[in-house]
Amino acid sequence: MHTLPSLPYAYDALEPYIDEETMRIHHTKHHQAYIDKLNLALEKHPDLADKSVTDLLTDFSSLPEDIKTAVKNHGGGHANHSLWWEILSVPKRDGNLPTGEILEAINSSFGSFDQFKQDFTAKVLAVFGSGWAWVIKNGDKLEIVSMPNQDSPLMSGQTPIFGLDVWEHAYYLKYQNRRAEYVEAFFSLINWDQVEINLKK
Ligand code: MN3
Repeated sequence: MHTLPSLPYAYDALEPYIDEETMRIHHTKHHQAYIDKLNLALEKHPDLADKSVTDLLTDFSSLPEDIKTAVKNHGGGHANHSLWWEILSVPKRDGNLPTGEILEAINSSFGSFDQFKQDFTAKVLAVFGSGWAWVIKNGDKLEIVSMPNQDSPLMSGQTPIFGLDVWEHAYYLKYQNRRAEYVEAFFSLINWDQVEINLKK
């Protein structure tokens, strides 16, 4: 059985950038629903019961046909949100900029952090409908990609380092149609220490 991971901070810890109500609904309702529906779908396949959601998505092409849509939508939702909570952190007083290896990777892939932020923001603003913008590892470079719905980069053999949930449920209560403000807020919350850990995996 897949279970809801607890948040590494309180529901109100990301205020004022992401409000408490959004965090609470997002975690206890949306993420929980992906897990419930994934578990329900897996009931028919006891042989897959011990597989992690990462393994299910990585081995997507070998899954039985009747379960692929459920794993893609709900397994993807579970994996994406599990990563998402971890790459957010309590806002720091003195700004939030990457350092060390992750900064080097950003500089060598995009030229500068400012250029990266500009490219990432443009990618987020271009997401049509529900989806995510991801930063993935491609060899020793980083790349920005967007994916629809809950499609996980793991399904196509890509390693997500971090990403932004661009479903309206992630920001609409506070930001409504002001998606650019939501992206700006996200940059105050990125847990660069965790992103560096993901980079080294
Ligand atoms: Mn979401």
